[in-house]
Amino acid sequence: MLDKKLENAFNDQINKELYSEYLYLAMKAKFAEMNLPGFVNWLDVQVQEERAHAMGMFDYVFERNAQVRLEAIDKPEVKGSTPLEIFEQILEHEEYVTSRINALMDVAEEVKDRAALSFLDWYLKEQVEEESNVGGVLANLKLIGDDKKALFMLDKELATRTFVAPVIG
Ligand code: OFO
Repeated sequence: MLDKKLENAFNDQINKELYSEYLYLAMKAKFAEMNLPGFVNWLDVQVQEERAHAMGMFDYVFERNAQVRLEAIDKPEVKGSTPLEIFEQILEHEEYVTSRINALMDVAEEVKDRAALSFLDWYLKEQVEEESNVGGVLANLKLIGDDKKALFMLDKELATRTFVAPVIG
């Protein structure tokens, strides 16, 4: 059983993870419009990861004999129109998600649910990795500036990213 407050917080985070999936899907479409297949691939992996994050929590709530309640997912808004601007938004979004995972852990701590805290440790580590990956691409984009050839090379590199189903918890 999960404490009600913690159950609500988990449900809220499931919605946030599904929103992340949706946002990255919208960004994937933007990169497709820009004819950058490597960036499209990178976002595609990101989309799959977000679904896995959501499902990890979805399954965990059931495992704890609690209820999953799915709410509406907000319309995704891609703010920028260049790769640099989009990656700035991705980093900002990941930092926000990190703050939400921390808030979820605060609730688990408040209701003294050590099992949930240990489960959520995986998400905390994942956020460190997410921010570092995104920060790396962003740093490259800043170096590249207006150099089209360098952007082409980065696109080739991002085409090599593959999705590996995570073992959560
Ligand atoms: Fe689920 O980590 Fe990104 O948002």
